[in-house]
Amino acid sequence: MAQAVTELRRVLDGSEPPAGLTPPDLLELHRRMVLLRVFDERAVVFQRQGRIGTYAIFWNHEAIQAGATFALAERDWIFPSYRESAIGLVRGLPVETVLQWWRGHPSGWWSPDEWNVGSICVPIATHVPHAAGLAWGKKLRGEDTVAMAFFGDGATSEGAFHEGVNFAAVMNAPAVFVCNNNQWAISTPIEAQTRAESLADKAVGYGIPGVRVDGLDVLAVYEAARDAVERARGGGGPTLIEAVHYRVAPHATADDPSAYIDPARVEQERARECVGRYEEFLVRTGVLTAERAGQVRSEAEQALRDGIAAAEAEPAPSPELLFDNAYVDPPPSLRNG
Ligand SMILES: Cc1ncc(C[n+]2csc(CCOP(=O)(O)OP(=O)(O)O)c2C)c(N)n1
Ligand SMILES: [Mg+2]
Repeated sequence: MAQAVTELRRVLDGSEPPAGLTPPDLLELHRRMVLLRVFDERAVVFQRQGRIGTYAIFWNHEAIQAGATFALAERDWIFPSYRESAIGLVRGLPVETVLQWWRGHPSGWWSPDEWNVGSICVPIATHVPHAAGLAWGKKLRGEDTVAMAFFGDGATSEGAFHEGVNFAAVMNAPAVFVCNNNQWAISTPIEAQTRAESLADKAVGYGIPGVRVDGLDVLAVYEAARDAVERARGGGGPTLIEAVHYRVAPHATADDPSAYIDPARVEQERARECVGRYEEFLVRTGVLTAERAGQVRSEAEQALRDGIAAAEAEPAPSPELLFDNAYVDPPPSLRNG
C-alpha cells in the first residue's frame, strides 16, 4: 500500500550533497538555476518594455525545475506547463525560441521530439495524460524512457490530472509527476482548492508513492526526482512529487496580487529564495566562489541579451503560416482566388 510522506524532505540545511553528485554536477546545477533565474528576471523587463507578451513569472520556482530535470537522462521527456516555459534551456533549447513563444512568433513552437520537451501547456493539466501516454508508449516499445510532467497545485483539481495519473499508475508507466505547490492558483489559495492535508496524499488513491519536498531546496527536489526516475526506469511505475513553497511573484505580468496576497508573508518567503540558498550551501561546502557565481550570472545575462536580439532580428511571420499544418485541404473560404 503506497504511503504518503507528509513532512518536507530537506538537504540544503546539512552539509552533504546527495550521493553521486560530484562538484562539477553541483556547479552545473547551479548554472542551470541561474540561467532560469536570469531568464525570468529579464523576461519580466522585456514584457514591461513591450518586447514580449503577457508572461508567467517563475521567480523562485527554479529549484523545482532545475532540480527535478537534473535527475533525467537526455532521452527522457519533459512536459512543461506555462510556469516552466523556459525549462527547455536546461537541454540547450535556445533562449530566443522561448522568447519567441512569448512573443507569439511561430519560431517559438519547437518540435517536441527535437529536444524531448513537450509544448508549453497552457490549459491546466491537459499535458498530464500526454506524459502518461508517452511513458506508456515508450514502455510498450521496450525503450527505457521516463516522462516527467510539471503542473501546479490547482492542476490537481482537474479531471485531466486524475485521468493521467490514474492511467499511468494502472499501466505502470515510467512517469514522474512533479507538482509545483506554490499554494496559489491565480487568486485561489490552496485552502480553497482542496481538503487534502497534502497533495502528495493524493498518490495513495492511485496506489503510487507520494513524496513531499521543500520546493526551495534544489538538492531535496533532485534527490526525490532521482529516486522517482530510478523507480520508473526500473519498472516500478510512477511517483507523485509535491514540491512545496509559496508564490512570491504575481501569477503573471497581467496579475496584481496586492488584492489578495499578504505582503508580509511574501517578504518572509523571498528571504528564503532558492538560488541564494543553494549558493550559500555551495560556498559553505567549498564548491563555489563568489567570483565564479558572478561569472555564471554574467554569462546568463549575455545569453539573454543575445536571445532577445536574435528574437527581434527575426522577420515577422507571414499570416498564411496560421494555416500551415492546420488543413490537408484548406476549405474553399481559405483558398486564394
Ligand atoms: C483548463 C483551464 N482552466 C482554467 C485556466 C485558467 N487558469 C490559468 S492559470 C490558472 C491557475 C492554475 O494554478 P496552478 O495549477 O496552481 O498553477 P500555477 O499557476 O500556480 O503554477 C487557471 C485556473 C486554464 N488555463 N486552463
Ligand atoms: Mg499554484
